[in-house]
Amino acid sequence: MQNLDFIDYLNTKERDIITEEKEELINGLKNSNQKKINPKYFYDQKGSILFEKITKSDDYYTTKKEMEILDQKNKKIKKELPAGSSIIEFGAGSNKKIKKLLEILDSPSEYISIDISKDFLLENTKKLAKEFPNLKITAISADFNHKFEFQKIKSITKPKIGFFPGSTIGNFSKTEARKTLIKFRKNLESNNFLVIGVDLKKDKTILEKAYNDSEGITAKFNKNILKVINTKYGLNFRVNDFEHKAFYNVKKKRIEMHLSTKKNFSQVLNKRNIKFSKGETIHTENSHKYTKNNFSKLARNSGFEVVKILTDKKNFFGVFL
Ligand code: AVJ
Repeated sequence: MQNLDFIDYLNTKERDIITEEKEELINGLKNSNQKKINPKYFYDQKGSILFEKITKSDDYYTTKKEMEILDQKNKKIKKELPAGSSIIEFGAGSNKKIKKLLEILDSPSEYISIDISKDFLLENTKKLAKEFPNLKITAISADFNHKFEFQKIKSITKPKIGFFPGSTIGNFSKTEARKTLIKFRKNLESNNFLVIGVDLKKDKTILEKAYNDSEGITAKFNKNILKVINTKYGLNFRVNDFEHKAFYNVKKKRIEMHLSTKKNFSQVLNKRNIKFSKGETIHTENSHKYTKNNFSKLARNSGFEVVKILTDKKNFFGVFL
């Protein structure tokens, strides 16, 4: 496809990053206070497909609300954003949202898609390249937790619009979220735009239902992380030894996902026996929820000016420009 380029940073990952990642994982699982696994391990091919299914489930409202905003507020979005822009999406996932944005914008000049799930990324950018034959597309497989600066982005002279939908910003703690926004700002540089999706604070029951969907897809998505680390690091966690847990931590204003052990067992990690006692959990994800005010404050403290906040009718979700 002549309008699609592919840059692979994952394969050229330096040896020390791979070792560092393994150590990070092992330390997280050895952590006596709270065992944990980085949520980036959710997104192997299977995990990305399971997440797509979650977005279609009745209980998980975020994607539907974000699409509603992109649909119904398209004129307001178009009015604020420059014509002929380069769009850079961090953590792309499926094409649903970017297609909407590309249709809203005035003659976007190119699309750069960055994602850690290489196969999923290539599959989606190939589809997009067919649907938008005149749009220059670059797929970059990278883990933007590790790789900050992308020459490809820095070299762009046209107006740049960063795109970070889906409230993935919610996965980060407040400090990490600020660091991530500052990374985006470094890549986007002054007087350019960021379009970011943020899940807003709301009633606890609605939130907990969204992460304990009645079809049990989120439970499968959560448990799949064990299969990913088993494959990646040669471990042998047994998925059936765990059950899915997701609850809203009022104090920390976040949904927490955990895997709770159903029995006592031990797992060998780096030649060391790690004990798991019945009922103990592995913390797999946080999804922080924001008010419009406290996310605007975070954005301002990260070097951004809030141009516009667009929400759905129920104020469940916000798209911040
Ligand atoms: C993709 C990180 C935004 O936190 O809501 C969905 C992932 N986890 N159901 C979220 C997720 C459980 C999702 N993000």
